[in-house]
Amino acid sequence: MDYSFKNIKFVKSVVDIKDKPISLPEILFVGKSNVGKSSLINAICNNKHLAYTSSKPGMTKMLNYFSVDNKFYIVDCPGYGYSAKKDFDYNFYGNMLETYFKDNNDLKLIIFLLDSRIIPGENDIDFFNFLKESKQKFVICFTKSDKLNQSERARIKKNYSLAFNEEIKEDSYFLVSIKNNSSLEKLKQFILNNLGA
Ligand SMILES: Nc1nc2c(ncn2[C@@H]2O[C@H](COP(=O)(O)OP(=O)(O)OP(=O)(O)O)[C@@H](O)[C@H]2O)c(=O)[nH]1
Ligand SMILES: [Mg+2]
Repeated sequence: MDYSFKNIKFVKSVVDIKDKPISLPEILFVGKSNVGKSSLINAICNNKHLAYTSSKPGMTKMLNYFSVDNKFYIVDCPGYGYSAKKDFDYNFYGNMLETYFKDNNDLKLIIFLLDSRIIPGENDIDFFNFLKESKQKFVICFTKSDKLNQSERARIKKNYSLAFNEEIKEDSYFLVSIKNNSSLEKLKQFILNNLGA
């Protein structure tokens, strides 16, 4: 395929799906606050200044659309599970994302991020169930793999099955770090392969 991930532009921030930019395939990045959504987007786009990141949770506050090679959008999303903004969580995930999922034929793939060092929590489980019910295609992306020690690395799949009550299928997840290029390349390729579905 003829996409290069080279020509990447911020297009628009929206809170209401009715205001989204012209129709192109969309790849949505979701997950808990601080899991690394915006950083991962910057890393695969090779531009540290594209999406705002922060060491504190709650940085991203709207759906931010980035166009890639004028062919598709990467959409950065606010995180859930940041306790200081419970009302925000409720409104956003209860209303906005639901509408976004339901009425959005352009959504091709959801990248669902989980911190590779941590057992997924209640919010992750809720969101996982929401994703499954939505029938949208999603893939798990375990983040911050550079921070793993050996025993943490060995526990990733066990943590997953403890939380979600099912074994993780091989080829249904990625383990990534913004510092590991080959992990980023694999994710990029997967995104490109899923634009038409
Ligand atoms: N070591 C390491 N740190 C990472 C990685 N990815 C993200 N981080 C750090 O994690 C913190 C949170 O990153 P963000 O990208 O802002 O997280 P987010 O999921 O967009 O957070 P919200 O917008 O608040 O929902 C920042 O301090 C990043 O530098 C990674 O692969 N390795
Ligand atoms: Mg963010």
